[in-house]
Amino acid sequence: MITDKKHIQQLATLLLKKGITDIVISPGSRNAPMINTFTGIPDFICRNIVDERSAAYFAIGLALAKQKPVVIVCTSGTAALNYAPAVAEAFYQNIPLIILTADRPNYWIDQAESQCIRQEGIYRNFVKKEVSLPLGESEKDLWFAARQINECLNLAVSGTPAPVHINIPLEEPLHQLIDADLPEVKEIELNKIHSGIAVNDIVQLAETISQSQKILVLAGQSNPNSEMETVLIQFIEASGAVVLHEHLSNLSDPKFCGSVDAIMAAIPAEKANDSQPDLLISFGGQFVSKALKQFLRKNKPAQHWHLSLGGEHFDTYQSLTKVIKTDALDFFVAVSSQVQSSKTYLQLWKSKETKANQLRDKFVESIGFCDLKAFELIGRSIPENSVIHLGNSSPVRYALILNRVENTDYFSNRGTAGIDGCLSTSVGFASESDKLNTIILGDLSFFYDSNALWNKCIGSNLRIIVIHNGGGNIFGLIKGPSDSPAYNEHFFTGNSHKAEILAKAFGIDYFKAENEVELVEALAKFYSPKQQQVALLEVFTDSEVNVKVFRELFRKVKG
Ligand SMILES: Cc1ncc(C[n+]2csc(CCOP(=O)(O)OP(=O)(O)O)c2C)c(N)n1
Repeated sequence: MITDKKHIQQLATLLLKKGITDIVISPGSRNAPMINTFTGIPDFICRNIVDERSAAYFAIGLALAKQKPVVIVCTSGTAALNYAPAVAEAFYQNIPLIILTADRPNYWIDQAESQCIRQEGIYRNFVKKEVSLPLGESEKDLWFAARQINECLNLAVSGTPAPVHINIPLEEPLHQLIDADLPEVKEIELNKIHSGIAVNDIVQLAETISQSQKILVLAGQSNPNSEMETVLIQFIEASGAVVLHEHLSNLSDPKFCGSVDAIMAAIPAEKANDSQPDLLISFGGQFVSKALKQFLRKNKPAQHWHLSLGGEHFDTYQSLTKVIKTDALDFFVAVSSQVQSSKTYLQLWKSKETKANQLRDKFVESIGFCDLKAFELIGRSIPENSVIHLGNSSPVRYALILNRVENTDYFSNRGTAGIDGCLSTSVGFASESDKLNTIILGDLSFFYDSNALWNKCIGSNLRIIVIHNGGGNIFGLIKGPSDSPAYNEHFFTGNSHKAEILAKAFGIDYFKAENEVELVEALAKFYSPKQQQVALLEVFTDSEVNVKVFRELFRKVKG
């Protein structure tokens, strides 16, 4: 059975034609025509999540795991506003969410009608395209609606992917169903954008690369891509470039340089010139490291090229000179065969990395129980070939200080770095992943997003690690908040609630650790093949010890 509303029928037809079948539904009445239609057609895979904030973050995880657009559907009113945080995250992480919000006909807006808000354009700043479908069902209305739907679905995945918003005003009655096939609707196709850079341009770009002695490539946050790894290795071999990455770039070859913050700490100010690049080439999403941004803003390269299909002008380091509208992979393939350069710059960075990592390892070996130690022990226990999700804000920083877990994919909500959906995103990802998924997050982030556990999609492959350092410990690590008289109450926000009760409420196996011995024991059980159910491990640490250790680490790495 499907709804009798013709726009919704068209929408369903076009979603199927474009291969978009994953739907996350939040309950409501105005969105009944969509719910009835999507659940009435077996080709759609529908999940139900009540909390729209969590549902939209869950959809981000699902879209990342499946590498496909995901539809989110909600009713009118504040339900739609609750999607907003995840829409912003998806926008800045280039994830194609298809947002369907049911609405009242516009003549009822601001007329003291129930569950009505000004819905048109509510995500205006964070979507690539937004439309409100017409209410009528005349031939012209249907042609117009189909065109709008086609355009939204095409734009979501073209160039730089992004969310799109289709607002759908609906008249009552809302529940009239018919036993019919979906209508045939004309699909408008959008040619894939080819990144093809003109041959002349490639020759010129390769020439500039060859003339540069110090080339720094910044591989920002990206999905795992083994082809990219191979191509970048070839580029390094040809050009002598330094490829700098963080765990979230999902590159792992030892020819690349990781440990960004440690390397930054190991560059003495008086010798910064040696490490300053002539040519900076960037692609992918953001870097977490603030020290890197500060270093490059202070030691600007003569040229900075940013590679992106969407042509974004990311001048993060205040030195952007060229935007190259291309797929990064195509770019490196095209130039690699034509470049040559010296290798001394790469050797300089590599030796700094090796030295900084040795000092780091010696220090970590020597410390007592704290967040850094816990991350080291956790990293050693996480099985290879699994997925790691990192919460904001200190979890992602600690994880990046230490080595990557081998053969593992890393994800984190770093588009906007919110603490409000880290768990939901990991739940969404794990629900479609055939690997073991571990999310490591702080206690405030866990409590903020505990509704992530309030759905039926939680896979047995999920392992949740809550680093309970008693509050927002990140504010003690960074300069500024820790000196404020309001630190304890309004930055750190001491938190004595424990995750145990919530784990029990949601039927999740619970483990806890308060020292190194307990953590080692708990991790062995937590990751044992016998553990066949979703599990939560709460690790208690002392916030003051954490702050001291964190600061001491960077003093040690500086030498
Ligand atoms: C939605 C949202 N609100 C506020 C913040 C600011 N913020 C960044 S980190 C943080 C504290 C996080 O605490 P916790 O989850 O316990 O992790 P940790 O302190 O260990 O980093 C806050 C409030 C944010 N990033 N996102």
